[in-house]
Amino acid sequence: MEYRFSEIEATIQAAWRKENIYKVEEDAAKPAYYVLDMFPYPSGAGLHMGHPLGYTASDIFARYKRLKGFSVLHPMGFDAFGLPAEQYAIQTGQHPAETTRINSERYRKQLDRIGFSFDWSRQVVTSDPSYYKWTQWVFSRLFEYYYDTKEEKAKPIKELIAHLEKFGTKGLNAYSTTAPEIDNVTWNQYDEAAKSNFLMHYRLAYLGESMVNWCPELGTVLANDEVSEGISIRGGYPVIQRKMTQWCLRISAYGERLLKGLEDLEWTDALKETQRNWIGRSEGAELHFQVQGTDKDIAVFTTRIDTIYGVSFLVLAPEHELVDTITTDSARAEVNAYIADTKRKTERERMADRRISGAFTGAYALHPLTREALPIWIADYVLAGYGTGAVMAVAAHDTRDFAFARHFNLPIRQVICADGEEPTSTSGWEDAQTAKEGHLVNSDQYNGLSVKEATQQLLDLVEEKGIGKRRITYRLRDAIFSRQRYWGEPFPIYYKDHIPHLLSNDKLPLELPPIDSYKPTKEGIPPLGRAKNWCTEEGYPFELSTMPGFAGSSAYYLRYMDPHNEAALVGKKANEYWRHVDLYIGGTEHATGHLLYSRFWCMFLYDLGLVCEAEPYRRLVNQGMIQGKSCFVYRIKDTNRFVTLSQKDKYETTAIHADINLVKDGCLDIEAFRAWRPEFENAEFILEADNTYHCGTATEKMSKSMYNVVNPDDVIDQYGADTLRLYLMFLGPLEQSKPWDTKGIEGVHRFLKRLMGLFWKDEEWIVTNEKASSESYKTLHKLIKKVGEDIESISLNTAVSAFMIALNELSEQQCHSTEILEPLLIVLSPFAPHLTDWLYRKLGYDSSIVVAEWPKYDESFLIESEITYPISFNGKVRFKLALPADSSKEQIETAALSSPEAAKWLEGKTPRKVIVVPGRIVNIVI
Ligand code: ANZ
Repeated sequence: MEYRFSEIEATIQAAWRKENIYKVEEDAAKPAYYVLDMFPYPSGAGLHMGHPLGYTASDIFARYKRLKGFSVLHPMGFDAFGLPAEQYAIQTGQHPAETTRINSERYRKQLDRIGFSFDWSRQVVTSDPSYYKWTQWVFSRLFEYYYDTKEEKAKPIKELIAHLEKFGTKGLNAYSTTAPEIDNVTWNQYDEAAKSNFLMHYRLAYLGESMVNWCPELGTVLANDEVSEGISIRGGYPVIQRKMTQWCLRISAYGERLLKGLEDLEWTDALKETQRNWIGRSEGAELHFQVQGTDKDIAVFTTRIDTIYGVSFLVLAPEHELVDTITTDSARAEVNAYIADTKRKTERERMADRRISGAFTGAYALHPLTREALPIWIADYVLAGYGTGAVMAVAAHDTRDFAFARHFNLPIRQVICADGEEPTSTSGWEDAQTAKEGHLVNSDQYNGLSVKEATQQLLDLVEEKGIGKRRITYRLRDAIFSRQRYWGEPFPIYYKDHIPHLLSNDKLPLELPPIDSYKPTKEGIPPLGRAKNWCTEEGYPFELSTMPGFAGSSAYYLRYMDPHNEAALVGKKANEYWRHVDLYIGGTEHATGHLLYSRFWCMFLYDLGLVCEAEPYRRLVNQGMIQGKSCFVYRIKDTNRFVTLSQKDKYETTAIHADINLVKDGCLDIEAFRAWRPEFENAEFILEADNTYHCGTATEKMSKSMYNVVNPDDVIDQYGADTLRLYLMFLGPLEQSKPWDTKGIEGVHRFLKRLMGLFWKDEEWIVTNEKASSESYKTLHKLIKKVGEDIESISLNTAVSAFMIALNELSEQQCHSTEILEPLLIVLSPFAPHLTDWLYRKLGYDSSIVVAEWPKYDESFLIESEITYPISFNGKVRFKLALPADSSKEQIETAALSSPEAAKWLEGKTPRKVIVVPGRIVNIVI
């Protein structure tokens, strides 16, 4: 029987649609299981191989759990807001909603062709007003809440206001890194604007000033990865650092919980570590240094208070608010020039830059213990947004301070010495001594104390003296939440006398207004500034920026639980049934973005009692990248001649990507290449002896710009979706990046063809109801066990190999018995759902294999009756011997020594020793 995959897959997909087979309900009689994929951004390019890789793995898992009797939530949707649709709108005038609709439809078709078991009735599209209503709603709650540091949870801002009215900030347990202390008299005298400003120090969604990458030409803020060396990646325009008032989310308040929550998650250690580093918890102290001759003081954050006697200068971030005040007239010109210089660099570039630079402010600060005058410098290695934006420089024990001191000829003073060693002159040092152990030297009464003891004593001392306090700092920054763009969620905020107010819940969603152009205005006003009547009924203007990409993806997994609920983001009943995502599969690129933001949203909603669990994603698996095989042609420099691969090193050549579709078996279709790149129409191609042009190849990221994209549709046309699915899994472990290589695909395709051979001989149906041989049972039950375990551990490539082995065995055994074939189909169905469902129905079932039951394996078939022992002489394997599996040590030894083959190697000698490991090996020492 011919394997007519196109026909089979179309038939089965039509049946699934008709039977509405993937619709899932909260079924109290079944346990719940939630398998989630990271939803795609529907770009114009369509699906690429990276999508089906992860989606197939999660689909296998979802199907498996369904067969095991779970009610499985396996939804899909679109992360539809974003820059490409907006850029396209700017170029063509087409509304991004329209572009998004067209692209999503295409994605949906492509996904359906692969046979995923998504319940599309639960689709969530982030740009759909019925969904972004809830994104706006969560933002509103964040605006209305602050973080209580004692109860360690979010609480209504109303309660904070009540406290301020009575006591001011005294006794207030509210998280803020910026709020000044005030008394209740001051608070009560504040006017509305002052109160609003003050509360911004506490709200979880607040207007705050922060440094941003501002691109004047594009009229927008750019994320760090949209900027390279001070130039925008899109468009190539200059980008500067600018302080701007933006909406921010106070994720830093949740630093400790985000850290602790990681402990119980089934994520890889690598991913947890990435989040831990990103959160970057540091224990240390904040210390105050008085600026000489003024009443100002500079707060520094240090993790090494034990080195306090080694401080020889202070360094402020160029943006530090005191820089302007303290800079002396003679230093001003140089300081200003330096500040202008740093504005051109992004923070990441500042950290990566190894060049040493800085400027002296002309001012001095007094050492809090010795009263020594220390010069105050500014330098861009100190970041404005970390700690206090100022450091006490200990050149002898900090690498960057050391380099700085050497460069500008500042004192370097050793205060920590390794135990058993004497302090040395630092002039001979090549680098700082950064070890956090040893004892103190040159530190007055602390000399001789260990680093650990001194740290505790000094912390106590500065707290007693009131010159500092213990402090924990997180590297995690609050998230900037404003984008000067059109295609995002509008903020539910309007301004009355410049004071921001929340739009009431009953006015949500606040829908994006139509506008005539998607560009920011010349004055740098965001696109929404062009909208007519973008204001409340009373005429108060709405916020002009929109929310960033991660807003919509922060709670989408909750909406899938209850997508049509009009009264809540997610209802209690649905939430308590599904609870959390049990398995989440997606790329690592979201480790510190989406995966952190959505954990924060979830914890916040948990604090409000709106969801029943604080962590959204229980088990998380990152799929690797599918790489493409790129092809190259080699052009001799400054000529119009191309040489073939073997000749390329004889000349100075440049490699040019050729579209992989123009290359067959390593050889270029020259005419097609000429048509594709008309500038090479008249080029000369110097051929190999066999009259062909050989291309070079490389394995690179699959990408349009490298012309190496393989479209899943093409593979399905040629081999069918079941082959694609099996092959994607067969390529290797899911977590590994691996090249897409069509070489092995034939083998997988042949496997499915041969599977049909168990059912038909030519056109004759050969399945019987006769009892199968015990060998066939063994094969089957081994397979059920192996595949079940492999799916649980997401080791899907080894499961595919197991199928191949089983099929070989069953073919050899000439097994055509339903007793074996039916469970075989069920076990294979998560991988190849079309063919298995089709065959299952051929076996006589009128329902889909999707609703079948996962077969149980029977241990008694798995016990091996014989074990084949490798028999070694002096460690070298000489022959093999099959023995009953339950043989004792003595029986094994006797059998090995008395076998006729053993005589040959013993040569009549008595062995000195016989080592028997039952079930494993026998080694005879002579
Ligand atoms: C004195 C000192 C002595 C320091 C020493 C280190 C070693 P982590 O552990 O990463 O949190 N620092 C503080 N604020 C900074 C800022 N805004 N930009 C750049 N560096 C800053 O690092 C904390 C240490 O980094 C602090 O401890 C401070 O230098 C520096 F032998 O203070 B230390």
